[in-house]
Amino acid sequence: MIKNTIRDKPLPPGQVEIATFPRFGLSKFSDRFPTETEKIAVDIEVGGEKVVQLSTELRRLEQVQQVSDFHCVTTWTKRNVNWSGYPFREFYEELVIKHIPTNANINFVVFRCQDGYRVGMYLEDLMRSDILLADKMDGQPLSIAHGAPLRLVAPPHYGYKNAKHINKIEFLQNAENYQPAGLKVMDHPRARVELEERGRIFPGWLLRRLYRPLIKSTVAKFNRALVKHESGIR
Ligand SMILES: Nc1nc2c(c(=O)[nH]1)N[C@H]1C(S)=C(S)[C@@H](COP(=O)(O)O)O[C@H]1N2
Ligand SMILES: [Mo]
Repeated sequence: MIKNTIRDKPLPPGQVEIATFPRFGLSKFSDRFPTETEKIAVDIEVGGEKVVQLSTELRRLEQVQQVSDFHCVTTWTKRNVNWSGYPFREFYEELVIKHIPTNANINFVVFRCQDGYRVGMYLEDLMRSDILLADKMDGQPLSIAHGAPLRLVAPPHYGYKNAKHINKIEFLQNAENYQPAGLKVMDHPRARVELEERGRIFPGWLLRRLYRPLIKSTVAKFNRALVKHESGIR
């Protein structure tokens, strides 16, 4: 088991630490929940679609335990979250590359999620050792609140790149046809926290002020929906 600990950095610009780690996201996804627990699809442009079994193929990769901070674009930060999972890079090299035709030039990755959420990242940004496909938090299988069965953990990038409930990963030659789940202006192609790349057009300092007042009601909405969902499935 590899251990990564990334800590004791000052908070990035515009972020405020909070004590709890809320279930969060785009409001329209608050009442949509995952049902699939065993498979994800890997879809390669010009290479076709494969299924990856989580319990056999993915869990055979080298496991990483990582403690890292989680930064939502709306300005809340939860420090020292304890994840465990598999480096995205390892997943790519062990389970994906062999299916990519040699003449293809893959450079963009889109994550599609069981709740309908969708977000894209450059392949290059996914190659760092702290970018994980995580299946555990605090040593337990991921909860529905935090992304079961599998989510991306990308600490250098805002929370909205950290796709939960992944059910398909698309490997594309360019981002031309990519549509994020939210408004395109809200989705910076890289969304690096250190550089305050909160969105595409408006500056970070402005988006801070627009987003911050939405935190409380969004947390409440996501929490209500989860309580309702859990009372229904019990
Ligand atoms: N499937 C899915 N993934 C998602 C979202 C979502 O609504 N659906 N929201 C994103 C946003 S904006 C944030 S801040 C984080 C929140 O993760 P958490 O619920 O574990 O706190 O998930 C990200 N990934
Ligand atoms: Mo977020």
